[in-house]
Amino acid sequence: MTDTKQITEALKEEARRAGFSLAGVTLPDPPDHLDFYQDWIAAGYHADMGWMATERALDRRSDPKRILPECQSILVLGMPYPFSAERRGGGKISSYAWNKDYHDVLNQKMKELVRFLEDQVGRPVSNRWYTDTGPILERELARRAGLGWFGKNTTLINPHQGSFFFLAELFLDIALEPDPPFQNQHCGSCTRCLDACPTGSLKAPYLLDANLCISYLTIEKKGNIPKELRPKMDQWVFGCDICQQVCPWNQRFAGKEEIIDAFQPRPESTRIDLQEEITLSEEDFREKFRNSPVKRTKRGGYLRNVAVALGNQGLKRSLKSLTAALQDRDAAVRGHAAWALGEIGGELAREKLQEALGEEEDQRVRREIKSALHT
Ligand code: B12
Ligand code: SF4
Ligand code: SF4
Repeated sequence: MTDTKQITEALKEEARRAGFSLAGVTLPDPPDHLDFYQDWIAAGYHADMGWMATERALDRRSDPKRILPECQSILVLGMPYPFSAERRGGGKISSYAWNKDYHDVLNQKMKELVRFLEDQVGRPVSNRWYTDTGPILERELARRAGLGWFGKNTTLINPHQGSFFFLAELFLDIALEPDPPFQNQHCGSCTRCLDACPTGSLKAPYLLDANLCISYLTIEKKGNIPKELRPKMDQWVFGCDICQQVCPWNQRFAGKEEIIDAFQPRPESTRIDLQEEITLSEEDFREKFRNSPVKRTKRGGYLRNVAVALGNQGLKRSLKSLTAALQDRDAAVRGHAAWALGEIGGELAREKLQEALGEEEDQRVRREIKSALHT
């Protein structure tokens, strides 16, 4: 096959067969909003994600051809995952992480798409693919490929599917037919996402401060979570979906596309018993989240989040498991368990905190215990 239009259609059709509900093509031109990205970094909104601010990272984002000089087109894809509508109590994992790790699943699918393309054109195709894995502006490319607009919550929203989809991009040394960029902006006067964000992370429309975002705090942040933010995290133990859940475009359209098996909800991820989670051993954690994005936090980060959620739940019946967590080998887990006991309060909690203070050697954990005793 040599006709550009035919190849483009065949490739998009193959992508749809693989489970991508969105597919569009853009050219490898420099991004329109690089200045926005640079200002965002300069303001420190990337928090501790230092990899976003290196010279190499900035340089590569400035021009897709820095990644693949022979690139002629970029195929941008969207793969739907479940719409998490429920906001009930209990530990909550963001719905993108309810099953398999999308990096693994989508990488495999893109590899297969390249093979398909090579068969169609009868020659090796020079390529790079990304899904959250590289120094590129994925939402920018998606808007240019016609997939949707930047919502005020900063997610890319499609007018027929909402925003509960992953993005993935294939850089190719082959000419494909480009799609018209998405021109309109359909947020209008709505501000539901800004009003609903519990931490004020959406400082203004289109502007997210990662330092405050629950998604960042539960997934990317190492060590201690700032104390003033903990009560606002409710029971989110991995990621946060609130600014997408409240979006009318999701309430109307998300969840209607077919979702591949790899992203179907697993009961272990949708019904989280916090009492049980805080007792997970290293082996239990590894087994439970073997192929899941949750493994990114490692056991220590996850149990730290669970401790915060238990503190926010504030139930006396958590005293036993939190007291046991004061002996955890991970300092962040011990420190956040102390905070949670302080939130629950009462004589027994104070007694256990006093005992722990007698034995604790880590200075940061000691400070957490002392502060919990004063709440
Ligand atoms: C760092 C990062 C985060 C950070 C920072 C998020 C952020 N909003 O910047 C944290 C850890 C907080 C995070 C959280 C989440 N993330 Co994230 N994240 C990324 C990552 C790696 C880089 C994003 C980035 O560069 N941010 C910096 C800002 C400045 O860039 P930007 O958001 O792309 O914004 C561009 C445009 O919005 C435009 N722009 C900005 N303002 C304006 C204003 C106007 C008027 C216009 C026209 C344009 C415009 O300029 C920017 C530069 O092009 C991308 C993958 C990638 N490489 O792109 C995934 C990615 C954005 N994340 C994704 C997901 C799924 C999430 C979560 C939903 C996960 C969860 N449930 O917890 C949350 C959503 C939180 C939110 N409201 O954004 C998806 C988004 C899919 C989609 N439909 O939009 C991506 C694309 C990963 C993927 N391949 O699927 N994430
Ligand atoms: S993911 Fe949660 S904390 Fe982050 S901006 Fe959205 S609502 Fe706010
Ligand atoms: S909630 Fe409203 S303002 Fe926020 S992204 Fe959705 S439509 Fe836009």
